[in-house]
Amino acid sequence: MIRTLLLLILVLFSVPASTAQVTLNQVDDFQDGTTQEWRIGGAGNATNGPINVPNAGPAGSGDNCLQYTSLGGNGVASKMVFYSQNQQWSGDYTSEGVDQISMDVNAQTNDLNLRIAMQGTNGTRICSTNPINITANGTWSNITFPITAGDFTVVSGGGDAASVLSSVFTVRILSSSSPTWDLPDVISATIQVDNVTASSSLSVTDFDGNDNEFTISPNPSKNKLNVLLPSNEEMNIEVFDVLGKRVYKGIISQISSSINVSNWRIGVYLVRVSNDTSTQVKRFVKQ
Ligand SMILES: [Ca+2]
Repeated sequence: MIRTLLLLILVLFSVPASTAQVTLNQVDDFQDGTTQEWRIGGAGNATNGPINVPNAGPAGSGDNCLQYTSLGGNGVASKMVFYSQNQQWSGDYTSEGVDQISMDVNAQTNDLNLRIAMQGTNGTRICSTNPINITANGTWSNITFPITAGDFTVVSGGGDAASVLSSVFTVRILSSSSPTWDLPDVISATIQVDNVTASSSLSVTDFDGNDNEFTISPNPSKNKLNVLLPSNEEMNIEVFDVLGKRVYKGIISQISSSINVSNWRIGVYLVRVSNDTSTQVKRFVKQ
């Protein structure tokens, strides 16, 4: 009886409630020189876990990124998977309006079938139903995982995908041929990742050629950010850094305007252009 109780207590406390909270538009840009708590299991993290690599990000010199090498064979670093647990990627995605996770990725050695897997505080585990296939060509690409309940397959546990998304404890980035939690590819492979971003499909639009959208160029840029409006209507413009701090605010009335960004920190920014009736947000990379 006592043994059963102890087991029950162990089970109850093995997945503690998450205290962290994911925030819409948060970005892991790895410019602080750390792995921002992305890791692999247990003691293996100290020797074979993800590392921060300077000057290797998509913006080149001065741009740090995260790099992970899985080793194949046996043991904790054998599989192409790394994770964030009870950190900035935990919490309630639904209430925060996060329905996408985008990131820059660079598969260095092997073609990968990337997926996001999540474990809820209820212990249920889900994984992207469809992978994003990355070709190992040593170049960066920006990918976006849809993060709504319909995008996931439940791989274990009694809850549904929605119950996980409202209370996420662990987020895994992994490669596998089918949805999984604990059977990612056992391969010797290296991947680089940067600008992992929590976004909303409702507020962030990328360059899809819509005539009613503003455009920014060049992107990335070192010195200036040119903003091109679809009409000469007066618009508010605000720019936010990865911490959500506003670094620029103004009003643009010309179809084409230019902002001096030469003194801005290297990294990712969100450019928001709005008036009374519409808001558009785009991602800008300062080199
Ligand atoms: Ca970076």
